[in-house]
Amino acid sequence: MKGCAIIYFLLKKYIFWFFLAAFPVCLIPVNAAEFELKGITVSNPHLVVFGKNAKSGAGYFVISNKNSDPVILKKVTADFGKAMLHMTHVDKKGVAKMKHLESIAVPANGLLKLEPGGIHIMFVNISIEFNESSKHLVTLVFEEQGSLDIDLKLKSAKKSRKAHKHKHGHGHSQKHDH
Ligand SMILES: [Cu+2]
Repeated sequence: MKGCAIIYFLLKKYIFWFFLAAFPVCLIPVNAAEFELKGITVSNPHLVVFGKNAKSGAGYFVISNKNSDPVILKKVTADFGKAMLHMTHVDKKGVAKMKHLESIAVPANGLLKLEPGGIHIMFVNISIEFNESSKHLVTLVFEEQGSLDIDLKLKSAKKSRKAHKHKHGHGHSQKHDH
């Protein structure tokens, strides 16, 4: 009976976790910021803006592709402003410049990271005042797979600036650090 008592104790102790484990479908959209479409997974989408009343900002996330062919992201739209695909390029003098991209390709069975200092979604003409509780809906349009709606989580610009500085080993006082 000793063994049973232990099992009962464990069950009682972890019953909450058993239930939690039994309903992962309900929890995924809340806890893990992941969005899927036909073998494509977009994870950790977040938005960086500079101040509440910012008129521009940048979006970052990771796109993974489980398909045996590359997927092409050809368009991005947002309900809070104009969205574009951009890439930051640092020239020989160390000056960061942004280039508009027509599309971006995610390699077959691979992934693509949109991150500060690299490829990002550029938002301009932003029409809303940002706050952390509101949803920031963005639609990604893939060439063959169609469109995928994702929700970008607002992150403070301070954190991102720090990360950027750290990553590139140089500090600069530009307001747009992507
Ligand atoms: Cu940009």
